[in-house]
Amino acid sequence: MEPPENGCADEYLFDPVILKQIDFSKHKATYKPMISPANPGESLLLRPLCLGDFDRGFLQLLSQLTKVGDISRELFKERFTSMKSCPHTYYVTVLEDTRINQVIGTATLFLEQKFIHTAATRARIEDVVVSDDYRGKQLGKLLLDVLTLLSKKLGSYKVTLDCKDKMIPFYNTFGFTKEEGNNFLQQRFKD
Ligand code: 16G
Repeated sequence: MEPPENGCADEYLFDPVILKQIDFSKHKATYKPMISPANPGESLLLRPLCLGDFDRGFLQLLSQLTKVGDISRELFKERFTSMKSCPHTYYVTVLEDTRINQVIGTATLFLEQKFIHTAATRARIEDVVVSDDYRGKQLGKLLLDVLTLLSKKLGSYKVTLDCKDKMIPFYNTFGFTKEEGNNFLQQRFKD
């Protein structure tokens, strides 16, 4: 694994080289102005989650999406270590504003191993958030494009996400559509 880059002088959840190896060439033209994983915008850095992101507002950012609860440093470390111990499974990706050392965007790619479809892998995109102050900079699009490309590159047979009603048009623009005859159902045990 490469040594950590600026802004992240501690361990990564997954190898940052994985993000660098994504072929973004076909997507570049769809960004105006042009941004890319290597150049997400002035002072911004796209990278895997770091343990030190506990102190860079990662949990506060997630609270713009839903309830996060009381997460101590110890609990954060425990969950980080547990995710890291499952290789090829958790790709929690963040955008850091290196000027202020704050995480301002995040999205997670989760890979679920299956027996069906010839022992295939299903990918899920989860917990996509861009901080209110950084909206309108194509950063949500960038996170989604990167993780969708990564899910393909890692050989998933499909990538799915669930979202609130108001977000459906946004995700439709990235090719996520409701499949005729298929539904997302759940039982909720806690708020
Ligand atoms: C959204 C998220 C989902 C997250 C959920 C939390 C995306 C694409 N979807 O549906 O990943 O887990 O919100 O909501 O980011 P909840 O707290 O009501 O389960």
